[in-house]
Amino acid sequence: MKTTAYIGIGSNVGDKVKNCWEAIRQLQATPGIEVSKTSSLYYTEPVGYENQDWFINCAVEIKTSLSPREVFLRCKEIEKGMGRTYLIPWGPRIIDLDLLFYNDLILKEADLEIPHPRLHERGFVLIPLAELNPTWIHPIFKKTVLELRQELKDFHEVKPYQGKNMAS
Ligand code: PH2
Ligand code: MG
Ligand code: MG
Repeated sequence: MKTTAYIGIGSNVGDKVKNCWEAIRQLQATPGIEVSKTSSLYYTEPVGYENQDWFINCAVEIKTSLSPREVFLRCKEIEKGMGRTYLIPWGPRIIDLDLLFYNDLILKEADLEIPHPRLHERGFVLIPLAELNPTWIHPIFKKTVLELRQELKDFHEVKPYQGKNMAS
């Protein structure tokens, strides 16, 4: 379990909180993955495709012996197993697991980019990440997660999640 990696989690369909916890449970149950830290849950305004329900977002830190592609494929497998379908890009989803960082690796492949190419533009990713590890350095921008968060120009709302029936 040598490598530290970060995964962003989001859901805006069904019991969103339960979906996030279930995804974390399945990550933890994966041989070669140990979930070492879990952020708080956040209730977040949809970004990109706006005509959809608010999201629950969080992030986890993992220690892993798996390769980046193995972690990525395991994320896709958990999404599929939980019933995710891929209809509208940036649209509603039961669960979304995005590999954000894998150590200081920079990788650009057709189906997998690390660090996640949009993480620095998104409050719903940077806010939970900064809670997990504010001093983590983005290997391309050479800035900490906290600096990226402070420079953020995404003004969509990201609220601490405070219970089941929050109005959007
Ligand atoms: N995910 C997206 C698109 N928009 N908005 C919020 N608030 N949270 C998300 O997780 C999210 C989104 C594509 O993955
Ligand atoms: Mg995503
Ligand atoms: Mg995704």
